Amino acid sequence: MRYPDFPVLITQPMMPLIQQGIESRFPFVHLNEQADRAGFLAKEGARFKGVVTGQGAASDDALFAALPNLRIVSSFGVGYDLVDARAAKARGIVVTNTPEVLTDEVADLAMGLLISTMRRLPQADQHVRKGLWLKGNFPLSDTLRGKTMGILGLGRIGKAIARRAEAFGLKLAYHGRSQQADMPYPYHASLVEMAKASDILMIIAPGGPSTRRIVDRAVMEALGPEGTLINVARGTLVDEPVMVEMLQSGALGAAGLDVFEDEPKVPEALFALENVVLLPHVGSASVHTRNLMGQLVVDNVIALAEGRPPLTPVPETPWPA
Ligand code: A2R
Repeated sequence: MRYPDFPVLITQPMMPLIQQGIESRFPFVHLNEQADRAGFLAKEGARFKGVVTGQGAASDDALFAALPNLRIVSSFGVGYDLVDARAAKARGIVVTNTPEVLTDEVADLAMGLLISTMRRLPQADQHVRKGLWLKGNFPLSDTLRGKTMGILGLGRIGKAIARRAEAFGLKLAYHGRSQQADMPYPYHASLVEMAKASDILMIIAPGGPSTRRIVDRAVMEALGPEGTLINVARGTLVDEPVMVEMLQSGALGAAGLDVFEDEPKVPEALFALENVVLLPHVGSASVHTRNLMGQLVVDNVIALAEGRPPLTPVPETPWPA
């Protein structure tokens, strides 16, 4: 099917499955290819009914104001902290994301990163590759045995991590804005108190203003020199300069980081540290899962174009409105 009456604005380069899915069905324009973005929007903005976007470009109220007939912002990824969903709601625009289809993939990666960090798998791999094993055994590592993991954000992904962590024999606790019924794990209303009671802090809550740098010096001091911080959410949740300083001094034991405040720029001070494992934001990045996410981005736009409800509206823009 083609939808000639539903032009779509693509705000950033997207994966081929999305670009082909949109370009083969909808009139489209790549906003990032416009030399005069403001001039283009002023002249052509009223045409567009859909926006397709991701973590590379902000969709704010100024953009929505330039697109008076916009119906949907279809965003790639479960986190949509760069989309101003409240502003969208005020203008009657639905925002969609790609939840659920990535939950298990991110949870797998979180556990892999945790084990890599505590058992120092990348460093052990280097020990073999560099021929150091011939000179001596790899030093003994930290362990998951007997440890407690505090989860910041016991949502869909947080719960999938918790299920895996239980199988690994970890004790669990969680922090969020409210206690959840039917959850067997201890709830901490205070993040600092949870960090004090935990050996591992697993961060998997959304980014955005409400969580900006909530993992601050006090939280990391509570986790302490024997503690391990794992972040598979957004870099903005952690006070990154303080974290780097504390990892350098040993005031914080170790960190496994899949996300950073100013990606793809990573503080270079981390490169020299032995007590960190660094990943390039690959939580959901398998071919299988990224294809499911990409298809959901396309299917949400198709749903609106066909007059059907969006498949995965975010909570700020419920459907029906
Ligand atoms: O606060 P609650 O009880 O609604 O729990 C949610 C928690 N959360 C927060 N925790 C502390 N302070 C906050 N300001 C705050 N806001 C939200 O994060 C909930 O347990 C969790 C989010 O869960 P879901 O909405 O189910 O998201 P999902 O699919 O697990 O993905 C989490 C994040 C994404 O936003 C991406 O940034 C990242 O994973 O890849």
